[in-house]
Amino acid sequence: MSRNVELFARANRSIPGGVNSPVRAFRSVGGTPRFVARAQGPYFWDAEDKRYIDYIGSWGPAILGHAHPEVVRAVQDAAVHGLSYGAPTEAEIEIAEMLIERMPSIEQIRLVSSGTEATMTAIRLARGATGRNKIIKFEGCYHGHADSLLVKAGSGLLTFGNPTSAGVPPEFVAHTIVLDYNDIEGVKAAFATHGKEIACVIVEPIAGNMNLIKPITGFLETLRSECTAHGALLIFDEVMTGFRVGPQGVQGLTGITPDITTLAKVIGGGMPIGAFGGRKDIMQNIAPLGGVYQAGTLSGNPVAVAAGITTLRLLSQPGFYEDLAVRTRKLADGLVAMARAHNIPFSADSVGGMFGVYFSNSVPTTLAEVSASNIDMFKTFFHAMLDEGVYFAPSAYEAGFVSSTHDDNVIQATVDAADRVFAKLAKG
Ligand code: KE4
Repeated sequence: MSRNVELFARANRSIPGGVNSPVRAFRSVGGTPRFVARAQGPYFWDAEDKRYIDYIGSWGPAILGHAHPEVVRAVQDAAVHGLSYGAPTEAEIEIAEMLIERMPSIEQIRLVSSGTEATMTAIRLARGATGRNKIIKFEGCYHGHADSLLVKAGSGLLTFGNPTSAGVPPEFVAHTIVLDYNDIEGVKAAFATHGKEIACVIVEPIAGNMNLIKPITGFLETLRSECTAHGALLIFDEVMTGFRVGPQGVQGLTGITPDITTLAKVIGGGMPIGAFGGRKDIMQNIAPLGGVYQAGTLSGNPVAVAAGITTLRLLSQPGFYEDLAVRTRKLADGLVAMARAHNIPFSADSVGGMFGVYFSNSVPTTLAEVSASNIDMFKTFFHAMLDEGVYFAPSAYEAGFVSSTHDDNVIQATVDAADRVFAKLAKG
């Protein structure tokens, strides 16, 4: 029996599904998850010491590659002075100032320990600040596992075909309006009907949890104008896109300014961290200043903050994002070229350091189009690439991530592997 199989059987005895987050379980693609033993740069080695080129990168945080020496050193230097204090530190001010400097829509920011905490609190803040209850989210977008957001959500829920979670009382989601991503008319109609009851719209400004789906022209602009017209708050959930698609997230790419932004993943460099921030007048509603309560034992954890500060500093190097976008686009274009050479219906897209692959002839702009792609062929592709030592997301509904350590040789090795895999797929 392989070591991964052995570990998975053992894990299933003590952990539900053998994993601490569902999408890791390979349930939608089948087979046995690879248990990571160590990682370095663009690679990880599994429990059988097999090396993989990693395009998950911890679902976004590993933008500098795994175990970047300066980030590891920052963690070590912080840890020797204590792991957590439950009291304020200067480093928390430093990372707050760095994030405010980099995200123009953020005037004040509060750190938490995950993306879920960030979005959960952003919703509560919007409701508290407006005195309204209804929220708008979009089918296929995933904002973490807070109750009122687990409705027609993306990521693992979509992957396993249960987009609305069990255990959430109908009353908890009675105020959640779910619309179709990129449905401009649907947004206008919802505001026409519920305008004054809507506390906020929460959106992945570039979606990454129903695979990579970009906003069509006018979609984000409509969210902004409708929120402004009706006194609702616009929340950009940039947990995945923040410092991933560019130095200022999607708001930097589009010039569209949300009222609240949520962040996580990259800003912690792989350590547990999240954040929500926005206009100062909105943030004044947060305890201890205002009536919207939020707290966290490990919020602003000194070791996580040290990793985040070093990561953000390294991301500020001139040309970092331009180079990352070129590498990622080279991967996407290379995969398409290989698929075309073997007449496989396939497309790919990228924004900054994130990408999507689709077994359809054109790049989808809606969840329905992703669902209509050849999911079965994706599963075959996933496992064949895994056999080639290339690790893509184990779901047709997830985006992929490139780091600054995925150099030309790594990208070319991936494209060459895809050539061999597409040739096999073409033979049927
Ligand atoms: P966390 O609570 O997992 O830190 O963040 C939740 C979250 C919020 N918003 C967006 C846009 C996100 O993408 C996420 C989490 N992303 C998934 C990847 N699809 C995390 C992977 C997992 O659930 O294991």
